Amino acid sequence: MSWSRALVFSALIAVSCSAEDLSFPPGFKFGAATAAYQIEGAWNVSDKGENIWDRFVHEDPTRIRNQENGDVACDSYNQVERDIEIAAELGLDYYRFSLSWSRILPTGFPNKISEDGTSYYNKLIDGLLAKGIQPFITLYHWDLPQSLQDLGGWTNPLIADWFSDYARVVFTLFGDRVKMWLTLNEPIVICDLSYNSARLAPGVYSPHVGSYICNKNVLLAHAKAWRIYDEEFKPKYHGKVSLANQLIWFEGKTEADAELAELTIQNMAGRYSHPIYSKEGGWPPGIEKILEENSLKRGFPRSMFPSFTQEEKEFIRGTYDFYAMNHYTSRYIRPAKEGETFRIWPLGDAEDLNAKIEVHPDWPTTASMWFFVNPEGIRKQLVWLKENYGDLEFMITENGLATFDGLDDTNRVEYYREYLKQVLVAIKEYGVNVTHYTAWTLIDNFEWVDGYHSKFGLYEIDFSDPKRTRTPRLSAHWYKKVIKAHSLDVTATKDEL
Ligand code: GBH
Repeated sequence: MSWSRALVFSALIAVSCSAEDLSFPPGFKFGAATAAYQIEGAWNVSDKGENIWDRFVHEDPTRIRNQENGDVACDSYNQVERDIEIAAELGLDYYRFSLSWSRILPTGFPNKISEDGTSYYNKLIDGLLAKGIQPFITLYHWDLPQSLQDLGGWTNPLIADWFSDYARVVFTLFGDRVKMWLTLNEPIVICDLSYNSARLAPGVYSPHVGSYICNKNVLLAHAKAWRIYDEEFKPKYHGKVSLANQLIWFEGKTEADAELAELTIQNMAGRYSHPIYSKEGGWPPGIEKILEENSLKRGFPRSMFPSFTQEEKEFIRGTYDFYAMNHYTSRYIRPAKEGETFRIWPLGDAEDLNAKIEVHPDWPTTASMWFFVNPEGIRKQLVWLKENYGDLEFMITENGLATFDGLDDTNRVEYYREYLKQVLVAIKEYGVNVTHYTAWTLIDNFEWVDGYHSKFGLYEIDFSDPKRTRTPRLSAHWYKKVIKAHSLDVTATKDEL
């Protein structure tokens, strides 16, 4: 080889080596997710019991943008075949959906199991399996039976028994066919956001009291359900169980705020992860003391943040088969200035840390007020989790963009591509064992207090059409190709619409 040819040759090698490898590891799985209240509708069919979202939207319709509600939603109760078909069109490896507790147990308790509810979920599970799609079930995505709310809901310590009784029923009914489980979706929303703001069901305002009590109870409920599966079902069914935490990535506004950022992550991710995933168990270091001091400052005679007994600590520690993360967005944090007031999370602040939350002016805004785009956040969060809790199996159980109407959602394709690229960097450069990626969401749906205003769907739904017709967006075409190619090295064009 001539000298000049050798030069050209080595330059070519350099180019091909530095070209990004956009393929996913063998065995990596792709899915999409939904939640019962957001899609099913049929809120009062058959013997279904009322749940806290039914009550919340009916009791005072102005709580929801445009006074919308989930009475019909996507009508998925009646359109289960179409939903399965969509999952198959996309070529999903799995479909993550949640069960409506009060559809299965109309009283909230296992004294009565609904045949109608059972057969609805059997249809969905069997239909998915027939197409080679694994069902991935969330037991609880925020729709508590109203009967249990009337008894105090997540602030009553008996909820650990109520929830685990429900879990046992579900594992018994569906465990022969379902191998992937999440107990709770985003306990930080169930506890912190709900009780500190009353903006979500059950609409109970109990800041820094209800939220703290709930925090401990959700962990005990999760642990109890996990142990029931582990002891009674895992030996014959060999499935995996965890819970899905919502993690916002935090960084200090200036370098001096790095320690505060770490404390913020411990106070948010950590309060719902450390007791389960850390080697030592219990609350994250430093948090109990801060929250006790805050309780005293607020005039309480003792800490309103409950401690764990040694036995409880051991009971909760290690109750996982993988780490499940929902991730959308990032924030900056800085110490509050003298006299500054605090807003409520997530648009708000970290009042317990006397800190203010901000966003970077360069992060693009979205159709949701709380949502700013920062793809690197997902990578940094994954690396943080591995550093803190060890070399676990990680699953991304939600990620996706809020947009407004329209089939041409080029910005959603961009969002998915950039966030997935960062997931690949976490895997390939930082050795994080991420095995599953779940797009939120399969079809446009009821976006809680935002009603039907902001859209997250790979498929668009026409909510003015009684048939709730589902149409693939550009992002659906793109995601389908990613799944097929097992790589981000694909393009989808508007001609496909
Ligand atoms: C997830 O929550 C949920 O699991 C899913 O059901 C939801 O559809 C999806 O993300 C998209 O939002 O109006 O200021 O009170 C993500 C966390 C919790 C962020 C609720 C927005 C309401 C903010 N979300 N929160 S606010």
